[in-house]
Amino acid sequence: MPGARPVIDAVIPARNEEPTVASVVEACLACRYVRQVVVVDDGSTDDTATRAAAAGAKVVRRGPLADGSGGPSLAFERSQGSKAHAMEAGVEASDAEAILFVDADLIGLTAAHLDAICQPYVEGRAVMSLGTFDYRWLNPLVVRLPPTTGERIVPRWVFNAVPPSKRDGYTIEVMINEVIAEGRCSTTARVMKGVTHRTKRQKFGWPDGWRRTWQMFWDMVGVLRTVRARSYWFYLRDLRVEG
Ligand SMILES: Nc1nc2c(ncn2[C@@H]2O[C@H](COP(=O)(O)OP(=O)(O)OP(=O)(O)O)[C@@H](O)[C@H]2O)c(=O)[nH]1
Ligand SMILES: [Mg+2]
Repeated sequence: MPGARPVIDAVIPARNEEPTVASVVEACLACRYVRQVVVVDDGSTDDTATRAAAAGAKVVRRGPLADGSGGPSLAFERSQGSKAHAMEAGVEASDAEAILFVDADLIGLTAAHLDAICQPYVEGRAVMSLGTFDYRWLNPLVVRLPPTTGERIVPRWVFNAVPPSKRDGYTIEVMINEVIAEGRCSTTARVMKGVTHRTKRQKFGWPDGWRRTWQMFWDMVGVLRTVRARSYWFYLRDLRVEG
């Protein structure tokens, strides 16, 4: 139907995000464009699933840890799946035309931030629209780097175009960028003023938090080497920074 709004569901990958998941779900539910909120929890040993459900999310649990077995070690967690696999399960649990991905560990997120991310997509000005953290004077640079932010809306075909073999861990965002760039699709980016998150150092302390941060960084460096340089050129060419 011409002029009809696209159906958008929010998908939130969450592992052990008990302190923040409820407020993130509430912000998503209050976003004027979001129909339903899907939280994918695989491996949480805390109250993430209960809090997400109480806040109004549909909760999908995956992996053996759903029965409470196992432990919080990095090796064990990596064997259970990853952020990418959680996002995949969330997309599968939804039949929406577009998916708004949101991390579960955000602090200061409001519906207005999410409205602003969704708007360019809804109005047909962008195929991918994303929000980045506020790095103040560094923002003009940060919003033009290859985006790794977890807050973004894409049509479901974009996620589905990432080959299953490339849906792994924290590198999934790089793979989504690749689909957007190689499809010559436009992107809008804007800074989410006042939004931060609990970092791995805050979640896991020292040295585990740093180890996890470095692991993520190296995974990312490894995958960036496989991405064509021209993708970044196409991405930048079709990028509009808003706000
Ligand atoms: N379900 C699920 N969620 C995950 C998994 N790994 C990460 N997540 C979630 O994905 C989101 C982003 O993960 P983070 O570890 O915060 O990654 P990040 O924000 O890029 O990294 P930092 O800057 O180090 O905090 C959070 O909501 C996590 O709970 C996983 O294996 N399964
Ligand atoms: Mg985070």
